[in-house]
Amino acid sequence: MKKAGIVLLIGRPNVGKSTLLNTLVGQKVSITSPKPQTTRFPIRAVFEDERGQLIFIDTPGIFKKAEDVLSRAVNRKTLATLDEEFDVVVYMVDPTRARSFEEGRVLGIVRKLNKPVILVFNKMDLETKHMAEYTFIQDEVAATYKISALKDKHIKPFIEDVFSRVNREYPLVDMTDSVTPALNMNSRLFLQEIIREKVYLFTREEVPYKVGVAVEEIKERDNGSLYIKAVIYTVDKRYRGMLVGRQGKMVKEIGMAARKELERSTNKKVFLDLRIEANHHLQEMLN
Ligand SMILES: Nc1nc2c(ncn2[C@@H]2O[C@H](COP(=O)(O)OP(=O)(O)OP(=O)(O)O)[C@@H](O)[C@H]2O)c(=O)[nH]1
Ligand SMILES: [Mg+2]
Repeated sequence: MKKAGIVLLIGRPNVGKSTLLNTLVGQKVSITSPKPQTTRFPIRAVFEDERGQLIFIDTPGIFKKAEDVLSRAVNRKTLATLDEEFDVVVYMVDPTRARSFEEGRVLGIVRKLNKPVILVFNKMDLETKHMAEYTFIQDEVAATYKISALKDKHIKPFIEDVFSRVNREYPLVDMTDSVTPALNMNSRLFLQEIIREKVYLFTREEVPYKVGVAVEEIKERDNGSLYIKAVIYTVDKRYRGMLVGRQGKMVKEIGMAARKELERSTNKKVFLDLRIEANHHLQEMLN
């Protein structure tokens, strides 16, 4: 008989939580980047096969010290998720990077969750020089798996284990009419996230953390193409300048990469009307 369950994905920033979610559900539902704190709110998506249904909650990585408004808000959202319902915890670790106080903070949180914990060592396709620093965690958890979320390697036994630990009635959500496995993401939000991902990919230092994206208009034209009007907000003029770039080069690059991806995912020709605006009140409302 089919069954279902809710799985919490938790770990430091940049360990590959969102990459795993995308690999599992077979399409991009959560943006990823080499920079920490890419995910800014928990993203829920459904994995479904003949065994049943698993709702995965991809949380933003927990920062050691959340000093700025954005990091504080993001950490708060992750911590609030811990009060919600879930059956299994997937604690993801990146053994290519040294353990730090930040890991200690995540481990402290994981220890208090009264649910079975599956430890997942990710990025096993790379040289995992710091593995020895993390192996002690194996003694505290229900099971350990070594995977590559990016290369889709060794994920089967891990998922089998997750299914063995859940027991909710199937289905948890009716997905028959859903076009996407994502549960808390509409098309506007998805467009905003894709644009924000490109900001993370192309800009440097603190710029990504000073940016929010708003899609103001989505229009399907008669010829089947898609017109999207969006604005990248940033906290002040200095960042605005960096986002525009020399002779508008940066915004052009961000726009082009976003447009290409949107064309691929919608199978439509996309016109992306993108502008940059400085807004002093932004820090409080970054998405
Ligand atoms: N080589 C390799 N890279 C990976 C793997 N998984 C993720 N990455 C890369 O690691 C970086 C971070 O991945 P994300 O999925 O954004 O990490 P995250 O844990 O969601 O990060 P936050 O949202 O910031 O908490 C990206 O550049 C990914 O491509 C993997 O298995 N192998
Ligand atoms: Mg993420």
